[in-house]
Amino acid sequence: MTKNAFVTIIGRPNVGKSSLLNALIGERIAAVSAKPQTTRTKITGVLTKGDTQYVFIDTPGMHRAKNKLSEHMVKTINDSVAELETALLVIDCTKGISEPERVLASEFSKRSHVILVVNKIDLLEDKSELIAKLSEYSQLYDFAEIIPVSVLEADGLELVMQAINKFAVEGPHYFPDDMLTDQPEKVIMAEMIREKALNNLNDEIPHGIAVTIESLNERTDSSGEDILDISATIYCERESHKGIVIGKGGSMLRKIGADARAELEAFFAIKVNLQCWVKVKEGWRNREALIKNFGLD
Ligand SMILES: Nc1nc2c(ncn2[C@@H]2O[C@H](COP(=O)(O)OP(=O)(O)OP(=O)(O)O)[C@@H](O)[C@H]2O)c(=O)[nH]1
Ligand SMILES: [Mg+2]
Repeated sequence: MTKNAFVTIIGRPNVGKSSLLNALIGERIAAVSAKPQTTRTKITGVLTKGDTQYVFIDTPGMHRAKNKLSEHMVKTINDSVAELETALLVIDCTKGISEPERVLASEFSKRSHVILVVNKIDLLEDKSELIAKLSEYSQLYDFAEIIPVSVLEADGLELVMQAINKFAVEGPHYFPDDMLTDQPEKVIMAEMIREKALNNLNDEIPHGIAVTIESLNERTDSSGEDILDISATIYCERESHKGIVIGKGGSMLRKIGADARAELEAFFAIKVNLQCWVKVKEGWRNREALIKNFGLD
């Protein structure tokens, strides 16, 4: 007898949803950064453990639509709220609950099992504050469970898995047992590079960055070692941004490339030769066709 559990991860931007997804499945498939609105589309992460297959759906942080890209992100979230079975509502314990969570709670259906994950407890200096906070959160909705965690310190994750387990149902495994994600290889690669760019750049470059993989080629070098050649383009919105992404004497681009290469090599278990180019595409976030082009539809 096999079981499955479909679990949607929702919450405001920057609370740690993608970090939680990566921690639960044990691989860094989703881009994480300190900047809000890192996740742009739904990402499925799959974990098969014993008889049970867990399918996690990471969503973009909920926020108001400001341009076409945001509109797309908001729609992605609303679609998933309607079809929720089990959800992890993630909040940042230093920020607490406010209007966005209230709106969301009012949209949960009666059949949904919602587990409140109170993240970033490592940031609390006085842990006794937590008790009062947890009872305040319990007023919002009839949560299946309320679990304080620190994804950063891998604290409380086992409790989250135990809570999810209660809602696993008998049924088939919909994905191959060794599958990790529905993201095509090229999308994972592009996301890893975009994450490194976001992490290295200051806030002067807001969200106007997209990455596409132009070519992939696997070859064997003269010493018999396998090498993956990856050519990627980093798109930014303004000429002035291009200079920042490249950096003085190319230093920023080299740093982004080196960080990305290290992660690509670890993830794909092959030596990587990464070439990154920077191009300007003005206002790409507002152009429907370009958004589709970047695989965000
Ligand atoms: N201190 C601390 N930081 C954390 C923790 N979990 C995540 N973070 C950080 O919070 C930031 C946001 O994490 P993400 O996982 O990208 O957040 P998200 O909710 O997916 O954000 P969006 O995709 O923008 O909606 C990153 O800098 C993480 O390293 C935690 O337990 N403690
Ligand atoms: Mg995210």
